[in-house]
Amino acid sequence: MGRFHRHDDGTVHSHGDGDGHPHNHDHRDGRPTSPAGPAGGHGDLSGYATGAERIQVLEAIFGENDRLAAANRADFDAAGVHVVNLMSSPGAGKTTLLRRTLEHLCDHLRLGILEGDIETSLDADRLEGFGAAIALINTGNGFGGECHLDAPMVRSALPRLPLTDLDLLIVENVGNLVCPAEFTVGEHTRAMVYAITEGEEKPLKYPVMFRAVDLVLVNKTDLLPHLDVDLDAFHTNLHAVNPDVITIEISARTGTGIPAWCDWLTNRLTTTSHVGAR
Ligand SMILES: Nc1nc2c(ncn2[C@@H]2O[C@H](COP(=O)(O)OP(=O)(O)OP(=O)(O)O)[C@@H](O)[C@H]2O)c(=O)[nH]1
Ligand SMILES: [Mg+2]
Repeated sequence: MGRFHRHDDGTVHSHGDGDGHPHNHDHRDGRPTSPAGPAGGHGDLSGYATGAERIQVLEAIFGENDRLAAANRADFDAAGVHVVNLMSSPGAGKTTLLRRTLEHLCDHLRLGILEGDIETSLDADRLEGFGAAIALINTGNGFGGECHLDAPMVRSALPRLPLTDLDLLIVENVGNLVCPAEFTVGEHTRAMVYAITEGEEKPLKYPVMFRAVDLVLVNKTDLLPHLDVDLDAFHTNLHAVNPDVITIEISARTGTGIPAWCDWLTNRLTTTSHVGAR
């Protein structure tokens, strides 16, 4: 199956490069415009005979997901809760960072976490006990084991969160460096954790997520003395694909940079909560 992008006029075009994933990028600025449908956007459409039929199906899927992302956003705004979509490769440190975040912010803010994983409640369990409301989505449980969260999945979990009692809801997306960035869930803000162990060239090789976010948290800086990664080259590569992005260097392990991240979050919340971040 071909590769799909959505253009400025809303049409979906197949690039036909055969990776089996219907990706959708807004070509104006590279930010994702539309997530996938109820069963996710990576379903097998090989049974559809022609490219035109596949494109019709994908347009229907994207349209449905746009509708549900807008419904999610309307619910978030009505409840007065600011929503951050936190993404990264597997193991970059999202859950470790969230534990630190809860330690710092739970005394000041009413926090919720929507934890996304393909399988297990391991990460959700790690976030218990700080006073935050936690809801878990396993994409392997009724969502085809998808490699990302999408708007319908998030919508299905909203009844399990006390939205009107929250100031801030952080969605820990499924660990994956590409797919989550292609599916908006109705969030106000997008952030990603990048671990320096991943190498300085990743923004160039996998630009979709780096381009889609407002903030990159550069994590695992405690390991710098042991690595030959070129951090200056990483920043150059990152700004080549996203000139406006903000970066904060952190170590979720030692706590370095966590106050700066929490200040950024708190500021984001007060400046964008009811008007939307983008
Ligand atoms: N040295 C070091 N290790 C870290 C840091 N942050 C996280 N880790 C380790 O990296 C591993 C993965 O961390 P997680 O927080 O589970 O990463 P994640 O992004 O939530 O992983 P997934 O949810 O599976 O995608 C764990 O062994 C953490 O202890 C850091 O700042 N420094
Ligand atoms: Mg995690």
